[in-house]
Amino acid sequence: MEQNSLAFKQKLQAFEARIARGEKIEPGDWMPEEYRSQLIRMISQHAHSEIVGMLPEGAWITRAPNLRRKMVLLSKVQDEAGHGQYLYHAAETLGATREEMLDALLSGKAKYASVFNYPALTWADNAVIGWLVDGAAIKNQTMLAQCSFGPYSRAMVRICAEEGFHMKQGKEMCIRYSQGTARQREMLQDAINRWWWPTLMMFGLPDEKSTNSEVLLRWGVKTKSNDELRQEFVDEMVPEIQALDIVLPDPDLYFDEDSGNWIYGAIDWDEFWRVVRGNGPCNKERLAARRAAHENGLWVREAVAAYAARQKGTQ
Ligand code: FAQ
Repeated sequence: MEQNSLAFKQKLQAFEARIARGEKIEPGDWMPEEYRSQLIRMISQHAHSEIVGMLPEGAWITRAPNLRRKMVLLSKVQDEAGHGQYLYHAAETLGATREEMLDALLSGKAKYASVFNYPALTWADNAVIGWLVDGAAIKNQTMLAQCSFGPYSRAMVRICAEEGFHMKQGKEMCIRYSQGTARQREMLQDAINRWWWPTLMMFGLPDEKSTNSEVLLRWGVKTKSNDELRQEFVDEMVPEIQALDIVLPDPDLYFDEDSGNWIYGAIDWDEFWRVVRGNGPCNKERLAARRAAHENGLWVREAVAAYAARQKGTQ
C-alpha cells in the first residue's frame, strides 16, 4: 500500500489508536511494514542472544563445585534454550522463517547481545552472570512484557518468571562468596570487575545515538528508553553490590543527591562496537560452537522433515 495514500494513513491512524488504547497487535492484524521489520530484527536478535547466551555458563556444567550447583546451572542453561524457542516462534508469527534467522546468526550477519562474547573465566563468573546479566535482562524484559505486540509480550511474561529465578540463584551465590574465604571474595571481585561494563552495554546505545528507539517508543514496543532502564538498573544494583563490600570498577561513580541517582562514568562505546563487529574476546569461538551444534543437529531436522512428509502421505 502506497505510504502517502489516504487508505494507508487511515490504517496507520487506526493502528496507532489501538496501541494508544493499550490493545495488543496480533500477527494477523494490519501493521506498518516498519513495525513488522523492527520486531523481526529485535525478536530474532533476542532469540540469538538467548541461544548464544547458553555458552559462557554452559562451559561450566561439567565443572560445577557440587551436585546442587550443577543441577541449578543445568536447568538455567536449559531455560535459556527454551527462551530462544519462544522467541524464534514469536518472530515466525511475523513471517520470518527459522532457516533465515539461523542463517543470519551462523553466517555472522545477525547481531546478538555483545555481553556473551566475553569469557566466563572462573566459577564466580556464573554467579555474576546470574545476578548482573540476568538482572539486566529482566529489567529490559519486564518492560517488553508490556509491549504492543501480543506474541512478544506473552513470551516475555513467561521468560521473566524464569529469569527471576536465574537472577536470585546468581545473587545467592554472590552473597555467599562475598562472605566466604579470601579466595572466594577475590574471585567475586574479579568477576564483577570484568562483567560490570559489558552488562551496562546490554541496554543498548545512549538515547541520543540509538537509531531504533524513536520508532520503537512511538509504537509501544519499548515503553522506556535505553538510558532510563540503564539508570534504573544502576540505581538498584550499586547499593546491593556495595553492601557486599565489593568495589565497582568505576572510579567516577557517585551518588547525586539532587536526582537521587547513581551517576556512572563513561561507557567505552568503542569497545562495544569492536565486540559487536566480531572482534570481541570470544566472538569466533561462540559462532564456531553454534555452527557445530547446528551441524550435529542435522539428523534431527532430517528426521522431523521425514516424519512430517510421511504424515502428509507424500512418502
Ligand atoms: N549487543 O538503536 P539501538 C539475555 C545494536 S537476553 C549487540 O540502541 P535498540 C538472557 C542494535 O541491535 C539479552 N548489539 O538498538 C540471558 C542496533 O543494531 P541494528 C538480549 C546491540 O534495538 C541472560 C544498534 O546496536 N536482550 O541476556 C546491543 O533500540 C543470561 C543500535 O542500537 C534483548 O535482545 C547489544 N547490547 O536497543 C541469556 C532484548 N545494543 O539491529 C543467558 C530485546 C544495541 O540496527 C544468560 N532487545 N545493539 O543493526 C532490546 O530491548 C533492544 O533491541 C536493545 C537495543 C535494548 C538490546
